[in-house]
Amino acid sequence: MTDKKPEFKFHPLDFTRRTPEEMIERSKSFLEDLRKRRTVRNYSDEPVPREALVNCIETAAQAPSGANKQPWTFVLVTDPEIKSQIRIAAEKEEHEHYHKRAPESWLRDLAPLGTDEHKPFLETAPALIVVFAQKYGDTRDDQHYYVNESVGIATGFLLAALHNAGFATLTHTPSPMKFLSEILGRPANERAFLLIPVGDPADDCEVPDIVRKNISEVLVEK
Ligand code: IYR
Repeated sequence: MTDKKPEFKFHPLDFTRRTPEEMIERSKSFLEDLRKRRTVRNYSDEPVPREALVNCIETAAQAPSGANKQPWTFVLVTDPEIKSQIRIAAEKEEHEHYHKRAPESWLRDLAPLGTDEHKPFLETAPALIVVFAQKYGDTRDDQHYYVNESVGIATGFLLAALHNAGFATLTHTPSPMKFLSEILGRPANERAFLLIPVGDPADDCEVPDIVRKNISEVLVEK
């Protein structure tokens, strides 16, 4: 124990206790809902309610983070001109990826998914959410901790919130993503973490027949 007093005042936890039956029921229904989340690459261009997107981003921002530094920024892009700039820059990087940078083994793993350097969804999807990770705060003296873990958790919250609200999403990682900082005018302490197109799926949207691992393959109990 140290003698140091914590600086924050502490107050009683606001926590809803659930019965075992409620826990089983709620966990089952959340599982069944999230089972239905699929990565979508083919979007309708119909607009979506901004308020719902903002609620989902606010949900993401409830994530825990190293020393509560909340080292994230979410840029919500709906301006067609900016989406177009992002598409052009992403396709340039992706062309390099598919035709020069990616090793054979990587291309072989991607082939069944049918992805390539063409990214029309960056313009078709009504919204793009670009998640930025802050390496440090407003100045280099304001250190951030466990940035990847924190932003990864917030992004997980975001994807679940978007699915729950009824949006289709894609976790897109054009690499490198430096162009996003330039187009979106982000400061030097931030680097792009993930680009998430959001919207309704196109009416003729199809997804590959992939399956998740069985629970017995991912769970170890001792
Ligand atoms: N970023 C590229 C390549 C790509 C990489 C992985 I790993 C994927 O799971 C899917 C695609 C692209 O978006 O096409």
